[in-house]
Amino acid sequence: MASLGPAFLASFLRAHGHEATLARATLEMTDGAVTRMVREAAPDLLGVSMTTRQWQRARRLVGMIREELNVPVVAGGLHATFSPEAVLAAPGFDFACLGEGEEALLELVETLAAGRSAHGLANIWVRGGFRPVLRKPIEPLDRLPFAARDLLDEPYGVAQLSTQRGCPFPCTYCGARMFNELYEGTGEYGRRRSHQNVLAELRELQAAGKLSYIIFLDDTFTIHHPWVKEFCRLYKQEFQAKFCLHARVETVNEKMLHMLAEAGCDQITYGVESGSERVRREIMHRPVTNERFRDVFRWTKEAGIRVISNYMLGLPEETRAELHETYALAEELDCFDFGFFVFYPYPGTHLFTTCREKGYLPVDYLTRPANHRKSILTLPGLAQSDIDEVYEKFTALRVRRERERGFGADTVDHAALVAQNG
Ligand code: B12
Ligand code: SF4
Repeated sequence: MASLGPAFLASFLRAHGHEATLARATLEMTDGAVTRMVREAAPDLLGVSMTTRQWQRARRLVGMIREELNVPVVAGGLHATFSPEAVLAAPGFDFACLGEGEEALLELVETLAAGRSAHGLANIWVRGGFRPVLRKPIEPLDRLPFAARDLLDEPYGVAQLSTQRGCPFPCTYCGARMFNELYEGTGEYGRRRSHQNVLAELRELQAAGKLSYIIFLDDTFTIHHPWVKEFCRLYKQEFQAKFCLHARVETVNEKMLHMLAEAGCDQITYGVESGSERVRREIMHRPVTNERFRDVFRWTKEAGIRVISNYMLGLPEETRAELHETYALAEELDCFDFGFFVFYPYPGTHLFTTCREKGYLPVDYLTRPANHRKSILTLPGLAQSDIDEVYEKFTALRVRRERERGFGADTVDHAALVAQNG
């Protein structure tokens, strides 16, 4: 999948006369190969983009790289934004960038190139310094150059696009929405590109023969109905490529789903997260009924759009019976495909704070892998075996459904499989 953050940063730096490239540390690469790749690129500044899940590897790799190369290192992305103290405490990291990176990174590059101190730059926390102030969110987003596509891994003309930043919903488990809280008092974080700006990027891709399918990576594509309506109208006049997106069931209706289908939308991913209305309402702050999922999934299928859904298992204060309700709802909803993840409390989120305050989170959590298979928490009402039991039922259901659909090498829809991994 694409690393859009670094691709946005690179195009911004290039637009201001600097050179930037992306070294992708893929899972198959050994530490030695990554170090070699960085050495060969011979950077003046090394930027590391990371989510919490990537933190442990990033920390190890940066430590190794710094033993060989005397290059300043700046970390950015979700983990650096919400765990900056831990990042700066690790050997090899000189700076942590909090929040949006384009303007901050440019200023850092130019400050270092001029041999000046980076203390006092907005968004940039210097090792040993004080927490920085944040600059205002970039407005309008159209001001940003298009992401540097040459750095993205997009085979088969499957383009990954971001049309907005920020999500207004208050989900307690979500890292994305925490940007809104981070920027509170600084400026409105929720912004969207204009239709013309998005269409211009698509035109470029189409002209280069690189547009066979679009994955919209926006957190919730369907937030603003008038924007979506106009987008559908304009898109279908010019483009044939099908596309997929993420939505929340509260943000769509039958009419919109038909409009999206007509424009070319062939797949929507919805977060169901739990089968228990109590868990959604009280723990996740998502007061939506199971009936709404039934209705929206039916409308989506009737419009000719595939439905993908996601579920979470093992939330704090969830009971064993509620875990089973989640499985039962997943079985009933019968989607084209679904993902299921053991809950992990991401730093910065409300549920992270709950888990820490209630003693569910081990103190050394940052030295343990952040995965979605085994719970990192010690929960009073739920044992790991309870979670395992339901996880295994989910696994069996998925295998059964794939067999029923006759998934085989010649029937696999590659784009759908790629998209579902989000
Ligand atoms: C697209 C996406 C994916 C894609 C690609 C991920 C990727 N590497 O980009 C795929 C599908 C692979 C994916 C997978 C997963 N994802 Co995801 N994903 C997203 C999503 C929806 C958009 C990311 C994006 O492109 N944003 C647009 C760009 C422009 O923003 P950005 O990346 O934040 O970058 C900006 C700044 O952070 C900063 N910045 C970033 N890097 C750097 C580096 C430097 C040096 C500097 C200075 C600045 C800087 O500047 C950038 C430009 O302003 C986000 C939600 C979100 N809104 O962020 C979740 C999100 C990042 N994903 C998340 C999760 C949990 C996952 C999964 C674990 C899901 C799962 N259960 O399997 C996996 C594992 C991913 C992994 N390897 O760590 C969480 C991460 C929470 C956390 N603290 O780590 C998020 C926030 C979703 C959420 N609701 O909580 N994901
Ligand atoms: S709707 Fe999705 S992206 Fe928005 S806050 Fe909730 S989980 Fe996060």
